[in-house]
Amino acid sequence: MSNKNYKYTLNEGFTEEQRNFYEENGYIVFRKLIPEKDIDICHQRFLDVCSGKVHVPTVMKVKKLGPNGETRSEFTVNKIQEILYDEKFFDHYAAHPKIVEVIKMIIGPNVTAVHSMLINKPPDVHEEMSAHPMHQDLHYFPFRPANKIAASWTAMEDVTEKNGCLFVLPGSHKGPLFSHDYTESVKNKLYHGVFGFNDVPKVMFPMEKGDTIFFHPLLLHGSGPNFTQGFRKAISVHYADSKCDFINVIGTFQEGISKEIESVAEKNFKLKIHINTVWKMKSRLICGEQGVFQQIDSHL
Ligand SMILES: O=C(O)CCC(=O)C(=O)O
Repeated sequence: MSNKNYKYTLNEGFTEEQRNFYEENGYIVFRKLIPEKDIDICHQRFLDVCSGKVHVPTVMKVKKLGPNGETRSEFTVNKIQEILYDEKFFDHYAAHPKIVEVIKMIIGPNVTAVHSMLINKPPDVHEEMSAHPMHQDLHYFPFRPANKIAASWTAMEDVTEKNGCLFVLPGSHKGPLFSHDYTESVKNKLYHGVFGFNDVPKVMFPMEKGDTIFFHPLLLHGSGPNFTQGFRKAISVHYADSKCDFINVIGTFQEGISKEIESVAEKNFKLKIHINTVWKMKSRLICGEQGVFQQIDSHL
């Protein structure tokens, strides 16, 4: 390993080439990282959430029936969140040793999973409910430092440009956090985007089942609509160094989104709580020492 000053990665578990790639581009892809059997268990768990057999705190629906008036929830649920406290999702994804190994190379040994979701793009759903505009995940997070936060995102079936694969803007993790808001084309609750990047060339990421991308929270990314008759599912968790600190978002670009998240929490969970408490309640320690996210008694 060279003596280069690394800024975005911590430990020397990566090869030099992998580490340099993440430092330069703000992401790295591992093909077939998650075995099919783990993905199949998560897939079945998603269907069990859809059918009401299993409960997770947040189930978001597209307000439209599936093709031919299809009412089965797999056709109408577009996202489930806070899946971390479900032991199947925890064991077979969020705390999966293959994921945790890479995350520790990026953010270090004290790992808290702070955000967890399974994103479903059902067939035949209008663009405004199915695409995800270009955005930076840090927009949502009132904690820092940004370099101690990283996402994993795993394709649960083959994802292509036609069914809404991810796209990214390589190197954008080196820039600032931009202002975000609702865009013209996407109307889903909390799906904010940045402005002025429509004409910038993006890198599209077709992926196969089990392929996993890890990325920095300032990396500009999004995903297209699903134009096919099949599903497009992905599972994703954000991890932070447990020793991160909360920031005061008042007066920053993040004040508006923080208020919006507080009001969603109030509506969904009948809880009037501060944004920092919302994030603590969404989190779960994965390994290493506890920190700021664990200063709380309950979770969502
Ligand atoms: O899975 C997708 O379509 C995009 C997810 C994403 O970028 C996000 O939720 O931040």
